[in-house]
Amino acid sequence: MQIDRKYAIIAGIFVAVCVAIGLGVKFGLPQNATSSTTSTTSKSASSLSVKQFSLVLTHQLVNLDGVWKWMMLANGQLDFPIHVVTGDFVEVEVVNRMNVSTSIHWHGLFQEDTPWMDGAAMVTQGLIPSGETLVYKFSTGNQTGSYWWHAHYASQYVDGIRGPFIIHDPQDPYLSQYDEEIIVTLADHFHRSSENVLKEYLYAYDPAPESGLINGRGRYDCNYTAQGVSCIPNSPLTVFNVTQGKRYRLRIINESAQAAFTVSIDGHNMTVIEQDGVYTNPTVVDAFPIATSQRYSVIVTANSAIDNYWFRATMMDMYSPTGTDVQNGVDFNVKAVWRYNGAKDQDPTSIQNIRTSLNVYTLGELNGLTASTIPTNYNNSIYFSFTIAYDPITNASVSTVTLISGTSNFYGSSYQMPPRPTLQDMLLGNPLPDSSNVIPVTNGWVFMQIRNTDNVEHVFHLHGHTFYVIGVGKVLHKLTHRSVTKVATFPRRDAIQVPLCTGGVQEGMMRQDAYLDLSIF
Ligand SMILES: [Cu+2]
Repeated sequence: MQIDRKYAIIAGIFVAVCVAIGLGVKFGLPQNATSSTTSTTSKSASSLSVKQFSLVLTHQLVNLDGVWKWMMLANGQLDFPIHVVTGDFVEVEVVNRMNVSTSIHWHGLFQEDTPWMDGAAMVTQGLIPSGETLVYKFSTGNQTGSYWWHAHYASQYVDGIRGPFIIHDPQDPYLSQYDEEIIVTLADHFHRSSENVLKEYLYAYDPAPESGLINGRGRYDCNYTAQGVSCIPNSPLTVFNVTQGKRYRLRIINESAQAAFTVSIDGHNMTVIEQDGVYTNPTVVDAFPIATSQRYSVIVTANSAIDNYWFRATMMDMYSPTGTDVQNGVDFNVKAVWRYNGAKDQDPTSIQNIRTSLNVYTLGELNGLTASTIPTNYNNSIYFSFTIAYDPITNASVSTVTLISGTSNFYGSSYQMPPRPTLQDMLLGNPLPDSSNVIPVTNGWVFMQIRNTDNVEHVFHLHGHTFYVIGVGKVLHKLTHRSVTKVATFPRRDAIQVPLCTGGVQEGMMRQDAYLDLSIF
């Protein structure tokens, strides 16, 4: 059967819709469960080749912040890292030794020739049953930068099935500007299972985590633990050991279910050079916000006095909408230690001083499209809005999506997982279930406008593509093509926060690059 590049686009859009619908609006959490010290790695390997990895998934009892939790881990640890080089062909054997089914998604990877390897359960593939193994095979193409892999079935990644996926770039334009690399993962951590967290989200309120993790380490206040629950006080924090004078490329990945963070290091500024696998104009800031599933690379020069400094990932409070504080013991001031070699083995006493913070809507792509080079005519236009609404049938709050696209109109669809993968149904020409929305697009540019009509910020992520962020603002009852941001070059990325408030609007545009014939046997 012949298919073309269109199907990848369609699958991409469909998945984006799923993401907006609740399952994916929740994006999940951590790292190395065995060591409180994170070591640095050398910059890049080389050679074009097939790289093979194995992810053996098991249930494990771990203690990340003082309290024990049954988690789902790969190879016995949180954040098992996958390192490859641009152009590598990748084979990952996923061995499911858990008592539940699963699937694995490679967040940010285009899967240009292999959309069925994207890993979205019941969208691009069926489930990997308990006891079974699936080998994912795909090319990294010409992609570079910081990505992550995670379970894409139910809310499993929140319970631990996740990790960095780094594509090292021998042609990195910033290669001469740093000496070493450090991976930093951020996550919200829940003592209860993600299944219960999801129920709270659907049936009650935005569920607050018990702690935040940096590279899999957090510190829970044991005074808040319930009677009979064991808790180890002063759980060790992650320590970044650095050498004075050295320049570090930090790859920061937000693996949270829902949490957004503001990242800063006391006594240091940072130069942003990458967002979601796309090189950016070098931008010096004291702090930057990072929404769930996003990635940034920053260069930090260890040029302060030999001492200990707080590395901060301050969790944005989206859990106390009425102004009352969350009472579960969570500390929104998530921290790690940035320790110079030669400094004492003790907690920092440094203070935060943020003068400049990153504007994510204007962080342009390095050598990217400008106002005069970005197209203003589109081959396709897609408008949709999403909100959280009460569903009388399931008695739950569901994310609903309204699509207004050409002649197709879907109003208030909430997502039900279909009995067969949507990609399969599409290729076989089967009728699709009501909530499986497929938007046909033609070759060329696609304009999308995404409206957040909910009262909290949501993240929009597109599988298989990056998009240009060309406008952000608030518009009511008006669907127009507009470019509202003033930028040197437009941002390009695969996940973006759509601002809260009724009428928050995110405009994005993506490009379908080439026509491609594929065969399925
Ligand atoms: Cu993704």
